[in-house]
Amino acid sequence: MNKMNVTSARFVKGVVGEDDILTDGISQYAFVGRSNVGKSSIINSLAGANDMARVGKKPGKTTEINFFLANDAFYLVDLPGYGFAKASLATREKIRALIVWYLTESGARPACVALVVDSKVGLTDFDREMLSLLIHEHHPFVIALSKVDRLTQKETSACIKDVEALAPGVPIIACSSQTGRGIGQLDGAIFGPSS
Ligand SMILES: Nc1nc2c(ncn2[C@@H]2O[C@H](COP(=O)(O)OP(=O)(O)OP(=O)(O)O)[C@@H](O)[C@H]2O)c(=O)[nH]1
Ligand SMILES: [Mg+2]
Repeated sequence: MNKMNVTSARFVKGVVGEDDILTDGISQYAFVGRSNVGKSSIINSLAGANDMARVGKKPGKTTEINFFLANDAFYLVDLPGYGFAKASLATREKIRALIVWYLTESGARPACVALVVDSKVGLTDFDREMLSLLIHEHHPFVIALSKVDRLTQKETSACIKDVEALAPGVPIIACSSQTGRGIGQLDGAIFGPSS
C-alpha cells in the first residue's frame, strides 16, 4: 500500500449555505457525486484507521456539505449526494442546487475535486453536468470510479475507456473502499505524491 497523505481527520461542521469555513484559507479537497456512489466510504478509506469515526453516519444519506479537518491542515469536503432514491423531487433539487452552488458561487476554490462515479452505472446525466461544470469553473479534478470490486477486470477496463472518451486528459482512478484497491492511487491523484 502506498503511503497515504491523510493521517488523521475529524469532523468540523456541516454547512448548507454561506459560512466562513468556505473561504477561511484552509485548502479543501472535495468529493462530489450521486447519492450512494460511495463518497463517504472513500473519505473513510483515505483517512484510514484513525480517529475519524463516523463519516456518513447513515450510508447514502449525507445531506449537508460536511467538512473534515485532515492532518490539522486541510479539509476533506463530503458533498451531499445527488438523487437519493427516497428523497422527494424538491429535496433532490435542493441538494443539486447546493452542490452547484458550492462549485460556483460559494467562494470555495477546492485544491482538487474528486468526481465519484459508480463503475457499475457509468456516467449519468448528473455526472456529465458535473463534468462540464468542473471544466467551466476551472476546478482541478480527478474521476474516481467507485465500487470496482463489483466488476470484472474486463468490465473495469471498458468502464475506464468509456469515461476516458468523455473526459480526455482527466486522471481516472478505479477504486474500491471495500477491498482498498486504488485507494492509494486515488490519494496520490488528489493530494499529490506523499512526502
Ligand atoms: N461493493 C461496494 N460497496 C460500497 C463501496 N463503497 C461504498 N459501498 C456501499 O455503498 C453504499 C453507499 O456508500 P456511501 O459511502 O454512504 O455513499 P455516498 O456517496 O456517501 O452517499 P450519499 O451520502 O448519499 O451521497 C453503502 O451501503 C456502502 O456500504 C465499495 O467500494 N464497494
Ligand atoms: Mg455520503
